[in-house]
Amino acid sequence: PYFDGMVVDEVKKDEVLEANFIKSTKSGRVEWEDNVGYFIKKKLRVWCPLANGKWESGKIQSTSGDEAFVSLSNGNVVKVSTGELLPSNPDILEGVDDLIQLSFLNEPSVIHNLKYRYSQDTIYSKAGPVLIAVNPFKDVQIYGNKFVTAYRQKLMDNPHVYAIADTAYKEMMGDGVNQSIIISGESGAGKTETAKFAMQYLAAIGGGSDGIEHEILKTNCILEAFGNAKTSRNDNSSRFGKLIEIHFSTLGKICGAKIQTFLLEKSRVVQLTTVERSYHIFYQLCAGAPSLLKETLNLKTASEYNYLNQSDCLTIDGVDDAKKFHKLMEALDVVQICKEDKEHMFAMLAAVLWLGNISFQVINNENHVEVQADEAVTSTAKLIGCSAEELMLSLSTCKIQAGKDSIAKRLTLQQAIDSRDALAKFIYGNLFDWLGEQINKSLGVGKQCTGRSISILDIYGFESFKKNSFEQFCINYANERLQQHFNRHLFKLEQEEYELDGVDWTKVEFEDNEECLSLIEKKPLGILSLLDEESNFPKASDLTFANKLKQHLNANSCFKGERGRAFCVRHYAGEGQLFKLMHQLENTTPHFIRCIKPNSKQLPGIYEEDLVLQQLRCCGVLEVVRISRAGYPTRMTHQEFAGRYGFLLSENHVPRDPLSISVAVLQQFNVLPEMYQVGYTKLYLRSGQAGALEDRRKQVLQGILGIQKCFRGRQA
Ligand code: AD9
Ligand code: MG
Repeated sequence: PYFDGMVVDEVKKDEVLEANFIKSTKSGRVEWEDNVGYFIKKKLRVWCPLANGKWESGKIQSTSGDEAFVSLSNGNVVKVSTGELLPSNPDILEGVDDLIQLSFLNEPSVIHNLKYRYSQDTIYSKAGPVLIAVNPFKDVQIYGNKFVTAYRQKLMDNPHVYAIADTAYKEMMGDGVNQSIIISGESGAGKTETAKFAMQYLAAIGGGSDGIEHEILKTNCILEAFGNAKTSRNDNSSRFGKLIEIHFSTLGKICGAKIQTFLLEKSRVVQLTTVERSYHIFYQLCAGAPSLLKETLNLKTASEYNYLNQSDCLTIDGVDDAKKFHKLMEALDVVQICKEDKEHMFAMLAAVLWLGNISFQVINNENHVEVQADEAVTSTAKLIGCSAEELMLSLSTCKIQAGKDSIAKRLTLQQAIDSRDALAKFIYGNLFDWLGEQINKSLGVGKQCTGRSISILDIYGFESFKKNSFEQFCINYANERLQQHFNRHLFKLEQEEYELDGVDWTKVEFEDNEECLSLIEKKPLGILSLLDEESNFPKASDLTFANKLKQHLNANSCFKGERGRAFCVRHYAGEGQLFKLMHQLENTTPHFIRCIKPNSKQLPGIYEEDLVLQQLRCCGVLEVVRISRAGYPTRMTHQEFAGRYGFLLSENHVPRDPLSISVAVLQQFNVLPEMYQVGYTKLYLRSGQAGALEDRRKQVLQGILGIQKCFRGRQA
């Protein structure tokens, strides 16, 4: 017997049939309320809500009215309203690979299934078409050449990022359609590591003789040095978004790559909160630079720079910044950044550090400042290539236009600090962009490239702090766009396909984020347009901007005006460049990976159920499973289906057109009518149905082969 593609031994057969009995309503949904009695009779397990918000499994002993007495696994008996109980899955379904296979798809069952797998170091699972990756925070020994070969040769087919990369590669080569692997999740959930494993797989199977794949892999080390930092949530947090396009030749060999970076968090260069660090590169440079370089840059230790020492966090447990600097130098050589360019790069980094040490003096009784002439000023000036006087003048004054003339006006202390910090952020931001350009030159997408590519997107998730700045706004906007992309592909397109093909489909409701997107990007009355407009008023302030938003946007349910200068945007996750990116991705076949962070401590072996549930709810994973299961995940054109299985029909029944052949095959093999739908062009099968047919086909083919062998043997 089959159960959703699984072969089940005879002893367990009853259990599976029971589970199927309960779930086999026409829509495929569970009618639990009508089945409580059945659970009692058969002593089946249920999920019982506890006072602490957790769920525990137990068996219903008896009921009285709407109340049930449930005995929990620890022996306690609790009284619960039957309406609050949820059905638990039979043991045979413990730890299934794909959440679709669960007979009962409720939150405790999903959480339990992922927890069970996690406890066995099985970090990957499927949720229909989406790969779920639960961060192990330890080496789980499932990567490297041995595993690449196993997935390439289909010796292994359980959920894995390698399997996703393999599917993307196969579809790109087979269908000639560009692919994308879109990785999302909270900070620290494992997006960047997952992206690296996907790159590693593609490099291994698409590696050629020129070794460009090694260059591609080395870019991670460079971009992480300049774009990652220790935050309170992740010791190696990416503070930028990254889209890497890997290009392939007609023969499927890597021939180049292009990296785009987005939304680098520039404020981190000048401002840090406790326990956080600035970009790794600053600490690596201070710790690892050889003495000659230190001398040229007049480099001190990290603790002597104000931009670095403001957070009291200069090192990361288990990380040797000096060693990392040497690795970085090797990587810079691999991507062919020349000696002069490296020197300029380090000079700019040191200039940023020295800028942070420049201080100002308020001139007696006047509301303006002058720059303290000290080592910080002379060092910065030398590094950026100007005189100390020029630097001091530009940091303490601003030019204002008076008719045709421009006059210099002295700055106040706050204005001077702001302009110094702005210069530091500007230098760092430009350096980061320049580095990206150099890397792209080195990875150059050459002539032999045919336009086939696989893109991998790693972008940091929704952010919400006590005080959120324009940076958080942009990050969250990017995520709303990504969520829309996800929704479109997995929900809307799926339903549209059914409808176009004449398949009876009761719409499944899903949460839509279009109202939030319209709040942000609608013209002329959206947050971005209003911000543009307000920025043109000379007297504009945070308060006038907030008031303007409250005046125009109150009717949008995703907007909430707060007191004074505050306002709130309700994002999909709870309480720009971008259009181009999304347009680029629209033309690819997407593969989604959702990374889940099992605990906030960044430690192995700890699975916090609430934290996992909150992440699953936020990103709509449960809806995806529901839709995939309520729907028909296996689909084939009638030609394909008839071609593959038509020969199994008994001869006297062979009809001619593919649609009739398909229907005849289904009837001959007693596939239940609720298990399929016949569209105008395609046949749609519920999950698990294809497995049984495939097995029957294999048996018949083996039989034919056996007869042929026997026949040839006789002839010989
Ligand atoms: V952020 O939004 O950039 O702050 P990410 O990218 O989601 O975040 P990251 O990939 O940096 O998280 O993972 C955080 C840490 O988890 C890594 O430094 C590893 O220590 C750990 N990790 C993540 N995935 C794996 C894995 N598959 N195996 C082992 C992992 N460790
Ligand atoms: Mg990251």
